[in-house]
Amino acid sequence: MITIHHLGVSQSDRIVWLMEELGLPYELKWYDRGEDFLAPPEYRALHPAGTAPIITDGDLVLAESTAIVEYIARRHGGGRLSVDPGSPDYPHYLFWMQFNNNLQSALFVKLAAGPNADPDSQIVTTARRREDGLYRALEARLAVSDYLGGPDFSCADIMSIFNLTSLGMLGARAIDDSLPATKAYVERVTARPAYRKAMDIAGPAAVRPPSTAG
Ligand SMILES: N[C@@H](CCC(=O)N[C@@H](CS)C(=O)NCC(=O)O)C(=O)O
Repeated sequence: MITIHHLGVSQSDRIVWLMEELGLPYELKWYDRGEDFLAPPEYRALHPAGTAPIITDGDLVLAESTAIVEYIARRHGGGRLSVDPGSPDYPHYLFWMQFNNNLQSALFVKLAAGPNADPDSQIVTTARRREDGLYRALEARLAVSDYLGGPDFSCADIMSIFNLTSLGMLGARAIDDSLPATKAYVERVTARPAYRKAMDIAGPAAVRPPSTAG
């Protein structure tokens, strides 16, 4: 059985969501962040990357949610929620599977530059252009497609929602009326029963049950 090593208030909640969507069994181990808000030593000991999510599946220890989500969908989900290479939507699926990391890279550059950075500096300009471009791409995609990976809900949506909901706490752009297709998409996807259940179990407001300590 897959064990999800969940770091409290983190994007590892998307793996719980994936398992609930697929109806697969899993064990949840919960780790609290340290006082520095980073992963604690016992979490970092699981995998050299030390970032959440991490799963274990038998002897396999896997980090990086893009890899984990595709691995579970293909190896354990019979390909459900993935998009087949023969589909016309496959290139879109691949692109949107990377949205999470691409947007977070731009956001972290902005955070590192700090609030007093020269807005015309090369690094701030680079981050702003990338971030603006990604939101424009998102809005354009959702104006023509109900879901990022095509007409059906897929892992690309599971990969992307954290950026449009929880990442706001780190200063990500609010999804408001300036992004109407994206706003409607977030409302549609976050209404899914599996999403609601997963957020109750492991979302930002969830409380660790004592039995899940990692
Ligand atoms: N690209 C990685 C990003 C993982 C990531 O940055 N996770 C954060 C939590 S949202 C983390 O591990 N933070 C704690 C730390 O860096 O110590 C993925 O999607 O798995």
